[in-house]
Amino acid sequence: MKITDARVFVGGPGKNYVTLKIMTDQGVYGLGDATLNNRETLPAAYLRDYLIPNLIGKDPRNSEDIWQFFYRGAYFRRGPIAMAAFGAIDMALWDIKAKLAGMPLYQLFGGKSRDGALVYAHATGADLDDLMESVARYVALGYKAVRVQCGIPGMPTASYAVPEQKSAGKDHITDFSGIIPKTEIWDTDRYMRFMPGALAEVRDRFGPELKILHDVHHRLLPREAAEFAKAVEPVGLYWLEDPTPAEDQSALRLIRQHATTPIAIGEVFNSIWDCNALIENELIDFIRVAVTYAGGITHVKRIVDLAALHHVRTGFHGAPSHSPISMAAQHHLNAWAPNFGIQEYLVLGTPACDALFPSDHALRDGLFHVSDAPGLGVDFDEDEAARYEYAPGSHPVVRLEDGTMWNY
Ligand code: GCO
Ligand code: MG
Repeated sequence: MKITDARVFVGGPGKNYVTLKIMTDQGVYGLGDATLNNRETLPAAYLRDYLIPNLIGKDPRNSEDIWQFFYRGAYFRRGPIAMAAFGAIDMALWDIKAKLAGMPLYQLFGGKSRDGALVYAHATGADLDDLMESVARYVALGYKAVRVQCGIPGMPTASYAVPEQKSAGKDHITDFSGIIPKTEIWDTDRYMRFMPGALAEVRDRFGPELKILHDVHHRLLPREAAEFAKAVEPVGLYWLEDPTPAEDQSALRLIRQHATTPIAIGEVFNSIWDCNALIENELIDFIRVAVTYAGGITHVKRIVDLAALHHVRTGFHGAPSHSPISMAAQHHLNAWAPNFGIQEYLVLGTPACDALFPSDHALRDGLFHVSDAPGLGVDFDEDEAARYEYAPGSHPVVRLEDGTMWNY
């Protein structure tokens, strides 16, 4: 069996999804997602210029050897661009393998460990009242877990994932459009004074059952993060995410020494070497890698298995920048993983997105039910894809009030 061709498509409704389609001489094809948010053309170029020419003629069933060929062959290893490109190839090869087997992908990992996988949605508000309405809406929809972000009184601009104006009952998705980034202003003191109390109010209002998550988005210094994690202990958070930038992994030890709040980290990691020390030293509770940015199913499954040895559960990244293809890869891992925790899941289900990526995967009552179709269970409509063009975007940048650059 041989790979005969592979093509890359960039575009989608409101997002520049990077979709890889690998064709074989047996008519079976596989799909992969290489969408690196706001830098989408880079993995697309890596695929087109270097990786696809090396794929043609290879046996698509040898997904491990193909992964090793690209990873070891690159010489300059790791990094989000390369790992997203390898990841897309890897997903497509697993899709082909499972289609050849006539099985949904999770069967190749060891079958299902659960009927439905817990997901969390994003509630957010310009202020606390607005946030409460947003949480109430998700609870009414059946979500059992909600991430909460809130505008901070006195903060000169909205912060990460928070709308400028009251959200008026609508979902808020960060607008990344334009090549010149917007600027957010950040003040740690205001955040530290306000946010623990806001989280406590959400707990009081919604009771003990709701799983409450919060994302600091890398904004605190290690000591501040330890203070914050301790201050929110009575809230009983499901997790506190990215309390500090994770390049300095010793910061996680400081947080652990002071608080029992569960810590989730890893959405910016792209290799097992970014998280093995955190996992082996049991300094985190959830690993947040994404199948897209971390080298596909082959590599992420290794991370999941390592994490299982150390009581670390999965909480894969599921921002709207991931296409339904990599989300499907994660849903199959979630159906299987003995150490599954939760999945971030923003309902992309617009008619335009469903038309581009048809599938039978379904969310019911806050649980995700993976499709039993062979392979990843997602298709890709090339006629629909032809309607979309690449539109560059940027993450906002963050500055302190005096102009100093900070972490988005
Ligand atoms: C999350 C993330 C995202 C990132 C985004 C950057 O937890 O979902 O923090 O919102 O900001 O993926 O591209
Ligand atoms: Mg995050």
